[in-house]
Amino acid sequence: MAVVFVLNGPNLNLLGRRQPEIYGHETLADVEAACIARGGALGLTVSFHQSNHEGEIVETIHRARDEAAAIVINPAAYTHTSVAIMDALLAFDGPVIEVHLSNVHRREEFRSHSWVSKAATGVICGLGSHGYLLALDAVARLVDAEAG
Ligand code: CA2
Repeated sequence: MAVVFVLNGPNLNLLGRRQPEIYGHETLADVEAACIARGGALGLTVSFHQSNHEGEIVETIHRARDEAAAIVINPAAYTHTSVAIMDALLAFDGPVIEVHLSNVHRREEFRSHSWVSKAATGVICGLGSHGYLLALDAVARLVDAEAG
């Protein structure tokens, strides 16, 4: 089964515990369980990660070069600041799907710019945790297409 790394950036460990009006009531553990279930149904093995540290996210992306066929990433605040994460993703050969729980384009102006989008195959935002599952659907199609 193809392996997909699902990466989550800073503060997403607090999901479901603060600001539910923006980010929903589900915890990150709920999102992980849903991703593993959807991945299983699609023939994908989901490896789920969260880190509050930029360098650790970069190193996990480097590991994905050897271990994963695709990356789904919600870089959280690093979306808007991290050239390092963009560069690491540009060095990854497979599909990269960027996910945001909220519609970043309806919020503060600074959230409309994403460095990560410059390295993404596709971007999903504003659909809450369902966006992660849609990203896995897209990965399944893209990985199938690559396999020929
Ligand atoms: O909408 C998204 O998924 C974001 O990536 C979430 C980031 C934000 O900086 C991006 O602009 C959009 C923030 C993640 C923080 O998550 C929290 C969850 C619950 C409570 C506090 C923070």
